[in-house]
Amino acid sequence: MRKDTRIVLALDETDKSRALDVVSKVAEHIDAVKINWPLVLTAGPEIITKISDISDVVCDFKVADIPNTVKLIVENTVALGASAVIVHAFTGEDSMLAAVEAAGKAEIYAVTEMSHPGGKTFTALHAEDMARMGVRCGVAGFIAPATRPERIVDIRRIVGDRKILSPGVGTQGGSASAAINAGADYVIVGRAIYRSDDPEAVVKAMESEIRSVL
Ligand code: BMP
Repeated sequence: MRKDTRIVLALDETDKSRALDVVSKVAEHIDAVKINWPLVLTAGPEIITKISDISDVVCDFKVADIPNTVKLIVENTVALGASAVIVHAFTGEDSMLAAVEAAGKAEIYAVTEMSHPGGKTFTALHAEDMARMGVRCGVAGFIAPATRPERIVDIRRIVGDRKILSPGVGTQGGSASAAINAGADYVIVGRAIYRSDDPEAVVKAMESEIRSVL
């Protein structure tokens, strides 16, 4: 995944043609498109392949299963064109190792603390341990909350130069520049972009906000 604008578009738009329209409008200003279940369930898995012709695709399937099932999901997601797959870490080391092995040259990102208020209930309590385990397993990077930039700082201390992607910017209340300042490599932004009347303007403004702190 290139590291230019530091913006990953979370494309949870469930109307396929609107989703493709947003991608075409912002493609030059983002480093990757993150695709989650809402779009795959409405547009079909081929949407991964279609968007991978325009941009790197991170499949946010938050895979959480036994090693064999993790392997099957990751292999098939990568075969469709994903450059990266997001997995949950709480499933343990064997499942995470299965993900890393199945990904081959593609990247695995592991969730640490989640960005929503409920993320504090369980994920926050084990975020550091999950980050340590991810480093041991050789994941490419981690998901850490832009809604709590101080937690990005904590996770950064553990993961060294592995990548950190931070969701929670905009609609969830986090700020792109605060997340990047705290040590995120990329921000993940969904509704603030794809629900806007002018997605390109939103992305351009965010791009300059981020550049102002680099
Ligand atoms: P939005 O900017 O619309 O809030 O979208 C954020 C995206 O990041 C969603 O796709 C969500 O599933 C994802 N995400 C998150 O918000 N918090 C997390 O802790 C992990 C995520 O993957």
